[in-house]
Amino acid sequence: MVKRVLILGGDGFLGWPTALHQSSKGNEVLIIDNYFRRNASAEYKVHTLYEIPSLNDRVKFWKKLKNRQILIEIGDICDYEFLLNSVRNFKPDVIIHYAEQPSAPYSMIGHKEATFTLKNNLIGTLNLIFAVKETNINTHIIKLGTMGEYGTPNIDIEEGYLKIQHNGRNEEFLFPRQAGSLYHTTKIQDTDLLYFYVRVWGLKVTDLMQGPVYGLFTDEMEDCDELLTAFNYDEIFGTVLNRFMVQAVAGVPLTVYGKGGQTRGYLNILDTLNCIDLAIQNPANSSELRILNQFTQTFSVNALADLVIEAANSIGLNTKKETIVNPRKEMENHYYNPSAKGFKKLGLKPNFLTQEVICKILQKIIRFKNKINVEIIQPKTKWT
Ligand code: USQ
Repeated sequence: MVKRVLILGGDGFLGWPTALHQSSKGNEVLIIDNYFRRNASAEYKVHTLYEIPSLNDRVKFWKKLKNRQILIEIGDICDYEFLLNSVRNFKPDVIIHYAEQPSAPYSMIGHKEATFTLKNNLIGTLNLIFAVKETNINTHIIKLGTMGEYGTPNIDIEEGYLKIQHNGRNEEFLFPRQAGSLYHTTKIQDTDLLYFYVRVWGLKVTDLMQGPVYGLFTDEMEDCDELLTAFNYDEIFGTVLNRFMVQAVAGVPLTVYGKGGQTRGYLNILDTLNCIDLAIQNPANSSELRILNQFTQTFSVNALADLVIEAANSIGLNTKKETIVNPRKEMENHYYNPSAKGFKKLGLKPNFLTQEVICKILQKIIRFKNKINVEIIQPKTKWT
């Protein structure tokens, strides 16, 4: 059955590939985006690896190629009237909420960026909750959360909730959260907002606790440069594996922060799309905050660097890693054992990280080698 899919933040690294993927499945897609990423990239001079056409041109190109229409509205979901009108007119079955400021380093630059992150991420989510209540309480909200909400506790990380026995009585609570940045703190707070309104108004919510994403290819973008998603390799918006691959191509030693034992759950961008599909096909129930951990493999930073070095050297690059003083305040050696049973149960078939996958991405990056700006690679934003 055709679904009406509203994608908030649909011009971004994940939002655009999600829009293409949902459109190619035959769903009706509306993108809302305020161009935050494009504007911030220009303001902080951290441009993506290649130029990205305007959203208008992107959807025109998609229409020409596939004869499918993706609707767009440029606007800010922090403007409640704007969001409410869009939701009222489009009547979505599902809303995918990517429209948050997504960078931990950005949120740690200073007061202006911290304030923006807090306002944008919380008011945007609050407006979404009210727009759904006002229009159709049965709309399924899929909100992108982050594995970083759990932090790196010295116990196994469960999927969203933890059963506690205390003084002979039992209760289930949200799994304890311990953020490592102001950005991650806002992701905990938006979960709390949603959880509150799930309890009082009966919203249907899926919260995807996603780890750092890597990759550049999805089926819809693979052979078409005009459709590529933004690819950042700078310290603010680039995630670690994408940064390492660009560094390998640029001939810059891989920037391992501190001891490099920091371990996270990673996933290929292809699996972000697969997880979103599975969440759409298997919606949360009314009055349910369903939490799914969204990653496919765990790696330490050192392990990732070693994998990139092996792949890069196999195609003739001369890559090494370098330990640099960690600009962040985080544990550099720690226990990490998160559960990821939910998506397995829903049928996810993961795309694992292999030498072949890394080499394929490296080859694509090599085509843009002359566009790499090595000035934006070293970290400048310090946590303390
Ligand atoms: N790191 C390095 N060298 C680098 C860059 C990062 O050693 O050049 C380390 C970081 O210190 C950290 C790890 O790699 O320990 C991951 O860093 P990252 O920049 O890839 O990821 P992070 O800042 O945590 O944020 C990213 C996305 C965010 C998402 C999050 C998932 O930007 O939107 O929520 O990954 S998670 O990490 O699970 O919280």
